[in-house]
Parts: sequence; C-alpha cells; structure tokens
Amino acid sequence: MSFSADDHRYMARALQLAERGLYTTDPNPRVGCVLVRDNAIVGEGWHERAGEAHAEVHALQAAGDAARGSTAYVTLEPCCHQGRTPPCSDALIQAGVSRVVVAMRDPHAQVDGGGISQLQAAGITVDSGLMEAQAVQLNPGFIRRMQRGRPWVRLKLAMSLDGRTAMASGESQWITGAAARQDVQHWRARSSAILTGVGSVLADDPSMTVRLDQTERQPLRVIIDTNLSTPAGAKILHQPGQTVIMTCSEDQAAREELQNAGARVLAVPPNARNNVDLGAVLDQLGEMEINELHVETGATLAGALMHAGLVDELIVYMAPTLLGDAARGLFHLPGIETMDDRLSLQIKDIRAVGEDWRITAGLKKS
Ligand code: AOF
Ligand code: ZN
Repeated sequence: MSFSADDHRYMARALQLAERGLYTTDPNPRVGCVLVRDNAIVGEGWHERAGEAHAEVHALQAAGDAARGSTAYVTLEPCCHQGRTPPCSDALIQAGVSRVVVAMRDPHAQVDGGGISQLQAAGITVDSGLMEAQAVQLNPGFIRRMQRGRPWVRLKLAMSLDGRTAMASGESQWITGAAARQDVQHWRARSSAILTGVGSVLADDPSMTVRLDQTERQPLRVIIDTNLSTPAGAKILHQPGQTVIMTCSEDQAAREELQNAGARVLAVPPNARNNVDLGAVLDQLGEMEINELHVETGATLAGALMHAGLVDELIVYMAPTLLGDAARGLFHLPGIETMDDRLSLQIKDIRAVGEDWRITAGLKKS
C-alpha cells in the first residue's frame, strides 16, 4: 500500500490529537481521529477518558452529515467490541464513511484485526500501517500489556557526569536542576503507576506524586517491600491517590498497621533469594491494568530490574557535576566481572533539559 502526502498529513494530525490524551486516557490507549471529505477536515476527535466516547465517535459527532462519504484517519484500529462504550466499527459504518486509514492494529484480544474485517465486510476500503511507528510510540504500555500482560517499564535515573547517583552517605538531593525535575513530572503524569523500593522510602521519604498544574489523575504508587519495613508514617502513604505495597512478609501486625495507614498490601511470591519476585510484580501490575510503569528507585532495585531484563526504557538525567569515586553508582549489578558480562544499551535520544542532559536508552536488540 502506498499512501499519498495528504494521507500522511491527515494521519499526522490524528497523531497530534491522540497526544492530547497523554495524561488522561489511562488505562485506555491514546487515540486520535480525523474525518476528511473533498480534501477538507470535516471532523476531529480524540479519546479523553476511559468510559467516555472514543476518538471516532467525537470526530463523527463533530462532522455530522459531512461524515458520509468521508475518509477516517485513525491512529488505532477502530474497536469492534462492546467495552465501556459501543463499537466504533458500527458507528463508522452507520455514518457512511467510505474509507478508513489505520495507523496500527489494536492488540486488544477482542479487536485484533476484527475492527478492520468488519469495516471491510461493510464495503469500506481499509488501508493500514500508515505512520505505524509513531502510533506505536503513543501507547507503549497499552501495547505491551495487551501483548504480554505486563506493563512497559521506564526507569528514571539521575546521575553526575561521572556516573554517580548519591553520596556514600546516601545523600542525593538534588543532583539535577529544577528543569530536569520538572521534566520528570511529565513522565510520572503519563504513567499508570510509579514504583519504588522500600530502601528509597526509608532513605528519602519521597511522596511520588504528580505535581503539575493540570493534574487530574495520580498514578498508583507501588512500593516493593519484601519484609514490610515501610513506616506507617511514610509520606508516600499519605498522598492523594492509592499506594500498594508488594511484599513476601506474612507479618499480620505490620500488614494491619500499613493498611490502617491507607495502604493496600499485596502478597507476592518470593524469588530464589527470598526477595519479592519482580516478574510476578509485573504480572500483577498487568492484571491491575497498569500500562506504563514509571520506576524511581535506588541502585539495588534498579540493578535487580536491569539484571532480570525487565526494563524497557531508561531515562537518565546527567548533571554537569562530579561526585567523585566514593559516591554510589547507578546500578548494583553483582556478577558483572568481564566485558563479556556487560549489559549493552542503545541510546535512542539525547537532549538538553535546562543545564542537564536527558539520555533515553533501551536494551540493545541482539
Ligand atoms: C477505538 N477508539 O478512541 C479508543 C479505543 O471500554 P471502552 O469502550 O473504552 O474500550 C476500550 C478499548 O477500546 C481499549 O482497550 C482499546 O482496545 C480500544 N480503544 N478504540 O476504536 C478509541 N480509545
Ligand atoms: Zn472504539
């Protein structure tokens, strides 16, 4: 299938609209739609919140009668199932749309090509795959959860130019500047959940909340706490939104105290070293409809996640400062002794944020 310059232009617009739902659609995907007739946009829409209308429905409403005979550009295959809202495939057919251009297939088990077939069965021309890479980037978490039942894991780190993340004493506030810390707020805000370890809770007493002006949703906060050592007075437990503690401990008294402090305590199986099994944590979070999981934690949990190959994306802020070799490194990774043991990454993006630099990296595809 070859697409015209106009096709690209309208799909680019649909992608732009989808992005407006970046902070609000959770646990649904971000989706945008543009309706075009006689080379003019007659309706636009995007999905805003789960439970509310899908992108196509908003665009059809905006277009009214002009939708008949139009081409719909949608960033995700139209749904064909009854979820919280009725199927978009039916709505497009009813409205008399004549062509649908889809950026990517919806990996949802109840859709997965079914939306496209229904449209085709109704005589609508469907062309798919236009700007697919950009559409995939909009929803890494939703796609990962639909395909593997686990969230997309994004690990945020802050370091000095010499790769240190805290002083030997544990002191780490603040390595990066105000602009970088504000940038982090946006990564938190787009996530379904923010995960940290009990070590960070004890050392820094963080609140792990989103503090942006337009915040309307606090991501779920998750603490990995093998032995239930989180203090009931920890700030993270006393913020708007919910905190879940994942533990292997069967200490009933500690559990009740934390529950009384407002936390939800979930039992997770231990791994071979009697720590919380991190793969099991991701499975549980997948079941809880967590799409993007934002991790901010210390070297131990960060190292364990890396070692287990569970990190999909690293966001590393590098500050123009030297902390010296007595300071702590980013990852506790025992067992790496030779160059053959090293973990190889691929840098995908690097840009300035205030006086710091932000490096985005993923695991190297072998
Ligand atoms: C679309 N357009 O704008 C979105 C879609 O519970 P519901 O009714 O909101 O359905 C949610 C599912 O619909 C979601 O898991 C995904 O498969 C699809 N999202 N589909 O045609 C949209 N947001
Ligand atoms: Zn839909």
